[in-house]
Amino acid sequence: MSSDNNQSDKSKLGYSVGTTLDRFIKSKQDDFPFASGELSQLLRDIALAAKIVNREINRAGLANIAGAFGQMNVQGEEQQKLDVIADIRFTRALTKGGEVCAIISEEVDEIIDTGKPEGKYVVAIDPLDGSSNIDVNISIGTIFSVYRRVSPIGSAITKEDVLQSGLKQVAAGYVLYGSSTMLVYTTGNGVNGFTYEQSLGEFFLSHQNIRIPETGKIYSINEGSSNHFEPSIQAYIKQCKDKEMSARYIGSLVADFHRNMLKGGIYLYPSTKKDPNGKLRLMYEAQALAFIVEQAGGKASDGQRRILEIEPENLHQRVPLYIGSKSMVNEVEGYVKEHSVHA
Ligand code: AHM
Ligand code: MG
Repeated sequence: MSSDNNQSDKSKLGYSVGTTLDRFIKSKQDDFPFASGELSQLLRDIALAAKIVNREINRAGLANIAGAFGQMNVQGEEQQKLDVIADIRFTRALTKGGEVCAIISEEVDEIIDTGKPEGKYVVAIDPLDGSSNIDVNISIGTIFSVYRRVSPIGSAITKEDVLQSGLKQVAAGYVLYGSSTMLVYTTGNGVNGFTYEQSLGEFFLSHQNIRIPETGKIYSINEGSSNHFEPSIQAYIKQCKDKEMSARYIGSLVADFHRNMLKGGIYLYPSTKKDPNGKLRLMYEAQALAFIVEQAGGKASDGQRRILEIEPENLHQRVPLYIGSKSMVNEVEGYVKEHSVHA
């Protein structure tokens, strides 16, 4: 066989497996000349916890860790065993790293002081979102936001360190445990997605510089509650039907959001008569996804305000959320405005 043939055969055999998350994070760190590497380490800590949680989720049916834990969280919602496991894993990874001085978690009432006052960063996290889907083998996710603390390094944690508007995020991301497991994140320079290669135990860059389509054909909302929605949202849904758009609702925010990011669409969780601020939490659900969607060219609103500009008042506050393709979110805002004028 000629050496030319050998060459082409070799290149077919040794196909590139691509860029690992670690290498990508490192290459981005070099873009910031004064970066000390702590944010990079923090992102790596999150990725490690995500791998462990991914393993637990995959074996949940076998390891007796599916089902209810037997306690309520601060929201009065029943905790699943995997909610608790994910909370432990992420809290431990973020605490051990030493870059994080405080954590707020959907599963814990108060601010978690990591006992690392030298840590520069604060993390807000929903360790396992989509609890109702855990037991039925449907996609679930993790959502996180990273802030720089405002009090001096080394001092005690204050409420101001954690109650920061979404504009102050230095990084945000989500992990989707789905038909494949993905980690998607931004540090304010676009959005990149990484797919987990189980056999190698690594995340690889698979979705570079994600851009959400300007508009789309998908609307995602729990229509079972529509009798309780404001007339503006009922009118918006009616026009989605008139336009014969597709309804797609998994009931896991990360999964619904991710699909809409790639295909174009809108996710809505409006206020209802029962829950005037909707269901979703500002600090560890809405703000992170708002940062990501804006970085991808989309929009996030509570109907009137940009999510990122809302000043949080408490750790677990809720907010109505309209998020996705920019022109679709603009349209919803138009309906809200029109109805408030005529109210
Ligand atoms: P959780 O944090 O308790 O899992 O609740 C958040 C979830 C979202 O993932 C999902 O979009 C929404 O709640 C579904 O709520 P509903 O069942 O009211 O449609
Ligand atoms: Mg949640």
